[in-house]
Amino acid sequence: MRLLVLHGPNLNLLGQREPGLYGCSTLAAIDASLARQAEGLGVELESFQSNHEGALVDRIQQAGDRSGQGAADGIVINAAAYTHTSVAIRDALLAVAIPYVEVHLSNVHARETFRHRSLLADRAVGVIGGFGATSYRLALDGLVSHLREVR
Ligand code: CA2
Repeated sequence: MRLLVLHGPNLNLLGQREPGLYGCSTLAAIDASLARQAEGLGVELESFQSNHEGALVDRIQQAGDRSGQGAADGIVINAAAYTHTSVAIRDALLAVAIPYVEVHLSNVHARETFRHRSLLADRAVGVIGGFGATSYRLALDGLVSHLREVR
């Protein structure tokens, strides 16, 4: 099983700014922890971060190319601000029809109203938020369980 973790804009700043909101872990530390978790689960995992909407769309399309290097059976995605705005990322996820879990570090429903709307959530396998870096861990566990059930 090959899985992809996608991180959207500004998440490369994790651990350097706003630790009260997003925690102290760097993105590299989160990715390293997910890589260890994936090894324990017996799945392959690749992580990708971009500040650019088109680059995230390109990576999702690559994940959908079954015979290609970047193919994926499932996606964990924190699209960050694009969660609330990006029809392009939604369209790409639906086009490749790869099961995905939406993840957030913060509880977006306890924040500004504009963060309450997600363009990805209604077609996700599940949505997890509010647990900091642990949200990613829960999302990966949930996605692997889901894929093992449906296979
Ligand atoms: O809670 C989350 O994971 C979010 O996806 C984070 C996004 C935000 O726009 C979403 O509404 C919720 C923002 C990511 C910004 O990341 C930063 C990290 C460190 C310092 C500043 C920003």
